[in-house]
Amino acid sequence: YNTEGSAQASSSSWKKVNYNNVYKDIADLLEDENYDDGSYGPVFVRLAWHASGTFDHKTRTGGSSGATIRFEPESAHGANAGLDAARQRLEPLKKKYSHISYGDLYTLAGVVAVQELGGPTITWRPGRRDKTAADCTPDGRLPDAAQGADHVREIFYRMGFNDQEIAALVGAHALGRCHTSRSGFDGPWNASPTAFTNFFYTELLNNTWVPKKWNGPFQYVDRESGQFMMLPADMAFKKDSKFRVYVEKYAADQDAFFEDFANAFAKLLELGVDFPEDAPFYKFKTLEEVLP
Ligand code: HIF
Repeated sequence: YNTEGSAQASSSSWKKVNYNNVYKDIADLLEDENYDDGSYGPVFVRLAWHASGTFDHKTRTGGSSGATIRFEPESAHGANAGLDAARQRLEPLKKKYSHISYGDLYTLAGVVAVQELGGPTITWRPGRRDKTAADCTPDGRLPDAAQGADHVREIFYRMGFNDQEIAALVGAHALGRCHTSRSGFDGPWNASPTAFTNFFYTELLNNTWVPKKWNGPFQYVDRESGQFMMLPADMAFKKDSKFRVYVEKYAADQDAFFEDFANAFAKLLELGVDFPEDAPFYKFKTLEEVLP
């Protein structure tokens, strides 16, 4: 990708892209039997979130506009380990749709992944403009999984989220897995890591989580099978009484989770973005809805 650090030329480039076609092409990139659990979906969601979650509402810096996650030093921040796999997978689409910004491509990939893996429709707008390597955010803006509720709040309050929104977002940890080669942690959160469900909440509440016995970083595994995991930061949602109210709600009511997640995730992807006034809101249909 563009490692020269040049920003996007024209402010109206975004109008030249057919985003329905980009949606379909991203959807076609999801499946790969040789990658992880068979889908790039989870790592696309993580890319979209890490591109966006650097936002600081006080200084109005960071966020997905700029797509500085593709440049060093930001790409090399510890929290971003492994995301090059997602960026490389998407790169052919930047070639094919030369007028799309990286910020739009990465956030749209998160939307496609959530929807195609069975999650809610995420309202999305185009018009992010790429910035240069000089605009990279400092290290430390993304959460540290080894910490608890206070830290999680500090990080997400900085972006402008409240407890309900934070608790709704964390349900995305139904998707994917931890990799020892990336974060150091190990394992999936549940048995269906390529399906968007409310299982993060049901598993968190219904399993007994015990410290994993190993030489790696401190994390939890379910006592019964030892196959599934929780990060220390995940466990905070069970231990913290204010977060727990929402965890119980979303465990009992998948529709409520889908609705609240869709709103919070759309907000995340828009943090700090100055959209062109005429940028339309898209609600994409899934491939299954479009194809006969
Ligand atoms: Fe994650 N997250 N996340 N995360 N995350 C990991 C993986 C994924 C945190 C830490 C980690 C969110 C919040 C937090 C996804 C999506 C979201 C990993 C493992 C860590 C350590 C990375 C690896 O080793 O490959 C922390 C501390 C968070 C604050 C609570 C968001 C809400 C849940 C914002 C979110 O959407 C996804 C998807 C993955 C799986 C990636 C994969 O490659 O499978």
